[in-house]
Amino acid sequence: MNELGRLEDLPADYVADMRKLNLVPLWPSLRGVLPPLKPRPNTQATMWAYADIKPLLLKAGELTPIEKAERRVLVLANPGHGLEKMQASAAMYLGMQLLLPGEWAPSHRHTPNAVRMIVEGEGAYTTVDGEKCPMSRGDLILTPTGLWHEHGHDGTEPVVWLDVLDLPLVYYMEASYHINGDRQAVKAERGDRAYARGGLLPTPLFERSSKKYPMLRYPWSEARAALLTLAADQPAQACVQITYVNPETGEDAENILGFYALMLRPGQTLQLPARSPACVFHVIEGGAEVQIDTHHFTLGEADTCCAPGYTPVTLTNRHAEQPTFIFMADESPLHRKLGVYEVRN
Ligand code: GTQ
Repeated sequence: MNELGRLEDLPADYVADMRKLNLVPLWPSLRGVLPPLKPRPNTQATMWAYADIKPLLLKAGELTPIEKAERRVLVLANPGHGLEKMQASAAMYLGMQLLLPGEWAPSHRHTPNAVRMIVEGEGAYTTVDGEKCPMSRGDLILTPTGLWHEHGHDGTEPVVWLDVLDLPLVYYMEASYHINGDRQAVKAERGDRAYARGGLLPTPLFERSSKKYPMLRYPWSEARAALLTLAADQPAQACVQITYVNPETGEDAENILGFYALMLRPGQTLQLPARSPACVFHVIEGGAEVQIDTHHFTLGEADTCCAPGYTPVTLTNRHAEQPTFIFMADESPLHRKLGVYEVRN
């Protein structure tokens, strides 16, 4: 690979003349924007321990009333991007949100897509597009682009959930904005009931639903049972994994980020190939050792880490006798749609 000319090699007045005309030479920056063989990600392998986050989040509950926050969130920011950018990866944003009993986070809608993975506490709910979705540990609730959503809490203990948004990408596209709305009227129908059983779809008068997002809540009880059944049915299968999909189309549940649940068998070590999208791991139940290149993290329940793209990841169940359940989010729908998805073995 030959060395290309540097900016310092050019006469300063020549560079200044160009800059006045909003022109820059490509060759000093060519290797930076098109590095050899693989990207040079800003995303760093990073871990956030729930034991570190929780006391600071509860403190935010004391310091900042919900009216002053709208969404009381501590952002899990990747230092490789600069903390102020509030990015976990190029396209993913992660936040831990706290709602206290009796609080209400008012209705709004926005262009970025979001999901909530419930971490702790009972009694809260998110109303999405008029569907009141109860929040229990491990449940996944979608708030896709453009749909009204608000959070409420009828329980007695603090509730915490993990927000995953494609905000960094949508913001980068200069397409991010929100609209505030009124409290939603709650409908009786709920997609998580209508689509509660795999392979059986509602067809009133032979018609399939034309709703873009027919299912907004994926209860953990169902996902967990599906993983245990899959593990028992396919004892030789190393990777026991499910994808959260739109039940009408079989496509990814949202357009930009992908969501998955993974079961590590007791004592299992699972090697994931290097793939182009960055990936987030969050332990729902159990614990795992996570090796990302030269970085090693020990994850317990409610701990979260992220891996840059193009990087192999090894997951080891810390428990010899019990399965470990991990929620994953990644950028693969985005990479596939844009034609840049790659797996490197
Ligand atoms: O709960 O609607 O973490 O709008 C960031 C932006 C949560 C939310 C976040 C949001 C929300």
